[in-house]
Amino acid sequence: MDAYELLTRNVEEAVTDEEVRDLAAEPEGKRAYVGYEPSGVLHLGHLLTANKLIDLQEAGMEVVVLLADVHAYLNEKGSFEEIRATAEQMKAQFLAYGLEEDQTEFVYGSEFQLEEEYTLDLHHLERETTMNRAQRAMAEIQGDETAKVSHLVYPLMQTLDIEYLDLDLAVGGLDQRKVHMLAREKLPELEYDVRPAIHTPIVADLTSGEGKMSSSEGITISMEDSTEDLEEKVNSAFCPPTRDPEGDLENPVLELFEYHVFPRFDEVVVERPEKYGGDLTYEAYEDLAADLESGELHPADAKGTLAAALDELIAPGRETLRELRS
Ligand code: NAL
Repeated sequence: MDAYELLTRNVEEAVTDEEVRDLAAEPEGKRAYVGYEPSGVLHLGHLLTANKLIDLQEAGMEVVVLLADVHAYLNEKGSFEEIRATAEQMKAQFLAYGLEEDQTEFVYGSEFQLEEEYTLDLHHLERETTMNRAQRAMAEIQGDETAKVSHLVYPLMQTLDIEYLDLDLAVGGLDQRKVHMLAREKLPELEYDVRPAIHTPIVADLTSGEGKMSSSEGITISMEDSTEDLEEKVNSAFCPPTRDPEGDLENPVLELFEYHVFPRFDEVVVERPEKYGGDLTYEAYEDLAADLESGELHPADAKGTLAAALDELIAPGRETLRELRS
């Protein structure tokens, strides 16, 4: 797979495609980052961007994982001490999941975001940005509570971090796109360079095929799930035999194969007794999706295979969590 393909596979959008092509022409040593508000347990939302980081490392890039402790504090995720403790656990789970240790730099936001120069730059950005603009950038991240001043500062700090971490590429879920657009607009006003961004899709809720899967709503899958939990959750997942022709509803089982399983395994084997046609082996997501649609692959068999693959991906992080807690 060439570097451009590694940078853009399973990506919902590249901003801009031309800038990402330029980066892919010489990826060695270039720096990409993802920021995460620390939380104790990684879930599939975190792992979707982590899969992209693994792709970027395969293309030769360095990865910066920002443990965004100050951002989590601004977004009211707990006391500063609680947030710091969960960040350490998060780092251990990312390494267990498969980020390359020698190509990954973990940085706490508080290591640089409380410095004088950063603070003055932040105030500069506050002067350059209307409240309306900052609020719109934050809308998808913040949830439903009333906006506080902290929620306006948040996207401005995220903008500055792209400069301060000396990055060549910003990576995030599609929910980060408005912040990245703000960054592209505002960084030049402070005479800093514009950086390209790539956005991963938001995976549908497991049970309905609507909305997003996250830790807060619907059923999600996380590093805390046992093998039995995974089987149960995957078995109860919405899995229409054909993809919704109107396109409003996603098939979360297929999405999990596409975004979580195929990127991490060279081939996927669906084990079936001989009397049901014997094993099926897939090297590409599209072939599995086509077989599900044609009826060659039964949803129950697809689900069994999916649960086993997710179990294999999650097992090292589950073990890490167990050790951290014992
Ligand atoms: C992502 C987050 C917070 C700060 C960042 C700074 C630089 C780059 C990415 C960052 C977390 C993200 C979220 N906003 O919603 O999880």
